Amino acid sequence: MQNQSKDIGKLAADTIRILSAEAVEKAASGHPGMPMGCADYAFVLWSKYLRHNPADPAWPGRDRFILSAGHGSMLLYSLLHLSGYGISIEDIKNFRQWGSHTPGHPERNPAHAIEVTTGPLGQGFAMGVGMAIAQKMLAARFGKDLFGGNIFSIAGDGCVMEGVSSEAASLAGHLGLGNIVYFYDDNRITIEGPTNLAFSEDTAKRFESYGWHVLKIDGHDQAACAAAIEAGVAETERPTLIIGRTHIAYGSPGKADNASAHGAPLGAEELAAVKKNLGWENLPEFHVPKEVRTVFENRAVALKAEYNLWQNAFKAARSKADFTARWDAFFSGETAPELAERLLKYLPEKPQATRQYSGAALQQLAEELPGLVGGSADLAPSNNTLLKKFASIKRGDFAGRNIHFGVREFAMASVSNGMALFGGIIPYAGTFLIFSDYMRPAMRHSALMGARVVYVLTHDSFFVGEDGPTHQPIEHLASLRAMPNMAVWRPADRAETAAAWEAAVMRKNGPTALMLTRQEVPILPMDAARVVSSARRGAYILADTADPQIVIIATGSEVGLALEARTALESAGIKTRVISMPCTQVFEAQDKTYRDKVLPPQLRKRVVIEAAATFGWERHAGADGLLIGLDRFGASAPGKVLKEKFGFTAKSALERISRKWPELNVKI
Ligand SMILES: Cc1ncc(C[n+]2csc(CCOP(=O)(O)OP(=O)(O)O)c2C)c(N)n1
Ligand SMILES: [Mg+2]
Repeated sequence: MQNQSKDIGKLAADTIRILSAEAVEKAASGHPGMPMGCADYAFVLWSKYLRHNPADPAWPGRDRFILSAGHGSMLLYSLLHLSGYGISIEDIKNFRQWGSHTPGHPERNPAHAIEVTTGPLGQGFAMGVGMAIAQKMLAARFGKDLFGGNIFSIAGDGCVMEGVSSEAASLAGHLGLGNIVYFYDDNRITIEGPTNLAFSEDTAKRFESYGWHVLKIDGHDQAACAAAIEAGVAETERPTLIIGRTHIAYGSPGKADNASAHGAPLGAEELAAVKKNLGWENLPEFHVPKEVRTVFENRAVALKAEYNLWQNAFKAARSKADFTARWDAFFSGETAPELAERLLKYLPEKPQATRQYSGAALQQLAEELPGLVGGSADLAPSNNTLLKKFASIKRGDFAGRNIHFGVREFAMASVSNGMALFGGIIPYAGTFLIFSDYMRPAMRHSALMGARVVYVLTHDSFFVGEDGPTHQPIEHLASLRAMPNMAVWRPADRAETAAAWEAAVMRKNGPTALMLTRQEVPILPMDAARVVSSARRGAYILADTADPQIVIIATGSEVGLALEARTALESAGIKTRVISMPCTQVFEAQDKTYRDKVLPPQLRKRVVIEAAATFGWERHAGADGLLIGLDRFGASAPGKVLKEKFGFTAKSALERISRKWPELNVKI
């Protein structure tokens, strides 16, 4: 065969190029240019350096590879196929089809070593920083023998332009994450054309100023790729960025260096021209030369030896006293049952803000869950997120458990995603609820990937007061509740805060957003242990009478107000039920019998009180319900004044109820 005389590296890279281009052609959709441009670097990395094990994709000691430029997914699928993961040629032929293992952009799939979902540019880059932090933290706890690997990524112009990569790179440089070895696919092309349309900075200097170790190479020179990876792995004090000058659609006579190769099939004619150009014109579609298979088979043998070395180190470690228990405490991520009941003992019994209860709960959670680590985007004193007994991580010392993320919300959330998905770590990330907007893309990504990240979002309503409308969340509760797989808890008091934290850390398949008050809330007039067990169902009857005429549903800080309104209504002779609903989604997931017991279908006079946009509450209030919320931006004034102005008083609630249902004859 004519290919046999060729250099094996080139042959393998061309295999990746053609497999990728053919898959895109067959799907009539996708991105051929990027895999063709990055094939040389990717081949070198995957055939010589990346430590992984197709027979045990979950191997905790493996290196991580993140395709930050997720649109180049065919590059990853080609590599996974060649490396012996469960991606078959059939799967490659089904690229981008319903139910295939080869979706348009890589979707987290641990069985196939797809570490994270990528596609939204820049987030893969930032998640890798989180993985690097997690790896260093675990190395500090279990030794470098077990967690001495590297985090590799391929990022494109788009990733490097996105702000989140700047935030994450700055943090990575500051922390000296020498376990990062990233490749920047410097092809100088994005969708609209050459990058110089909008991008003219000196990327190398930029990353150097962040404290990165920057190398510049010809990304098609495989020897240079190998040397750069070796230099990156050898550099342990600084993260490495290998800037590889590449050509998009390398190998394509008509489309190389052209934006037209970015997001559309090459076209039958051009694909034929590529195959001719690369000496493949007589080969069938989706062909993998035997020699290329052999390269990867040999790599698998070498990797098996590395894997066994690791397993031996692991076995030796396990023989040490208490290692197994410590390991399991991190990697099972479980606690003994009745966590919330235990937490209660540590929460002050006097009225406080829920953010303060949360802070107290965290201290105890940290005792029970050694993998729980986190911090805030510079608001720890307000978010109450500091673990008081523990140190902060810093360059060269990752034994601590507090992370100072700096004023970088988006990177904080992305980094948390990376930490959660690395394994062994349960990250939490704090900021004001209003600034959830700054990290929303990564929050969505946590939900999409099913990452256990706990968002600690304090200052959860206009009751923030004087800071004004820029700091007063309105639509945030509704918008986060609208996000699939994002659990939103808004606890009303100390016991509900304990239940909310329990739910958050026990939720292994998705993120939780804890909405916490800045201002003090009363302690609910129900036995705390009963509040905990009731809150576990998302909503429950807090105060009741036989045959209620009206029901008030409230969350968080408005539960106290609902109780005040009830007292007034009862003294006016109106039989009133109050429901506390800390988590709408958990309530909605309860069986119908329970839901109907709490909120009987025939009880039509329903009021919802929440200091936020009313959007979505029709679901529980019904078309005839009364929604007391705030469907405008807030204002700068003391919280007490806003309470009056925005009608969050028992008197105002009563007025609105009597106007809405005159037949109740509420005497005000
Ligand atoms: C956050 C985000 N914005 C926009 C897009 C749409 N998009 C996909 S690829 C791309 C251009 C990426 O250019 P580059 O990273 O240089 O990739 P190349 O064209 O070189 O393969 C854009 C804008 C996206 N995926 N994510
Ligand atoms: Mg590009």
